[in-house]
Amino acid sequence: MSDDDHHHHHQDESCPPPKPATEKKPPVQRHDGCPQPRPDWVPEDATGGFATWLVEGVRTSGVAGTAPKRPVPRRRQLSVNDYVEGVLARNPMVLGRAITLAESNSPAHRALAQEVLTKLLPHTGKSRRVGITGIPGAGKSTFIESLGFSLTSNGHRVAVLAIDPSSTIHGGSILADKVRMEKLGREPNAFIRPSPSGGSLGGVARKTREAILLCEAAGYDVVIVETVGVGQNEVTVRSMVDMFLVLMIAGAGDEMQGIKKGVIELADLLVINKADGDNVPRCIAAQAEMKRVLHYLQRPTEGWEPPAVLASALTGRGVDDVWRTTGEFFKTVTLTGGLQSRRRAQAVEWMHSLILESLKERFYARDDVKARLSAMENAVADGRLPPLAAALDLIGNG
Ligand SMILES: Nc1nc2c(ncn2[C@@H]2O[C@H](COP(=O)(O)OP(=O)(O)O)[C@@H](O)[C@H]2O)c(=O)[nH]1
Ligand SMILES: [Mg+2]
Repeated sequence: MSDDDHHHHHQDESCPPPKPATEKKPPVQRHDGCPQPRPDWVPEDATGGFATWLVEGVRTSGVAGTAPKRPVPRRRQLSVNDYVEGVLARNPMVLGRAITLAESNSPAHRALAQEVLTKLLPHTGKSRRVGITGIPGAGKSTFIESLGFSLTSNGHRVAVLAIDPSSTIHGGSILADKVRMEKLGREPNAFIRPSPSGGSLGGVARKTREAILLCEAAGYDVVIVETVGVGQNEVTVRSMVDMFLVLMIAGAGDEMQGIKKGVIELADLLVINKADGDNVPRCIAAQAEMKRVLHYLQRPTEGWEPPAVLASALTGRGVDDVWRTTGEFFKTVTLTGGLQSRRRAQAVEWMHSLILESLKERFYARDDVKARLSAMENAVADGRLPPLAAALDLIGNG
């Protein structure tokens, strides 16, 4: 079967029109006609088309090597080919499971995920990778939802991934995306993935990078990475996207805070959000201020002068302007070659950070290190041993 055949069954027109959200979702029909429990990835209020369409697609295209008449067990182990074919067939359920696989910390899952990614790599790179940051409450989720709707209604396929360091540090999320982007999540051409939980920011970053690639292989042509603006994570997201948007709000000296933390320097586009109602004059003043500031800052992308625009995620004002500016950005960096060179550099930088992470992991996992580490810590803390001598001694020749 050709690739075209795979895709054909998953084209938009084969998807039944969505039913009103209030309607009770019918149980998913198994291939043999028996009702099947709702899969766990289906939102509580998903429309009928959401799930039945998927099951249908797998059956008719014979994807993932399933026998046509046999019902698929709910959590059947997928092979490398199951993942690869399912993702390329744009099956969101398989995409979700591929991301879960890539997020796993188990070595066996990691190996499988790398095999899947290697096979999918030729199908990646065709999206616009856009990072969005802003302080909590700036309106990121509302804005992404508004932008997402505008994009899907214009024929784009949008994936939204979140990096939320609070979910790894405190075990709770301050993004609250599950609530905010529910409506966009019901769009057949939108895919929303909350931040992976657990692990370091570096671990979360690796998982998000791999999720970007998987989403691209699944045919999403816009991948938005949302992160909350609380420090180091903006730099991390900047290093995995093509274009970086900073969402700001007027007043409370927030714009100055952003400047001090060096976040504005990372921005290819500044969006002053909540430009609605009686907040508009303050936003216009903030815009003028930001334009002045931007003038003195180094530009993160060669050949591109970052604009400052007004928007309201609530009324939709400026949302299409933001997308138009995004289009101009990509046109520019494609012409200058900046897009390609940035991505090449990012991939190499990523490899190096993976090397560091892996070496560190192996070092602390060594038996001799485990046995001597706390004694060495004490010696260093007591001032009996210089830190460098202790470090070199522990590292040894291993
Ligand atoms: N007036 C106004 N309120 C907004 C706008 N965008 C978001 N909000 C509100 O600001 C609050 C925070 O929005 P949210 O999207 O959760 O911000 P996030 O923390 O950056 O993701 C919510 O109460 C939104 O309804 C806007 O453009 N105008
Ligand atoms: Mg949010």
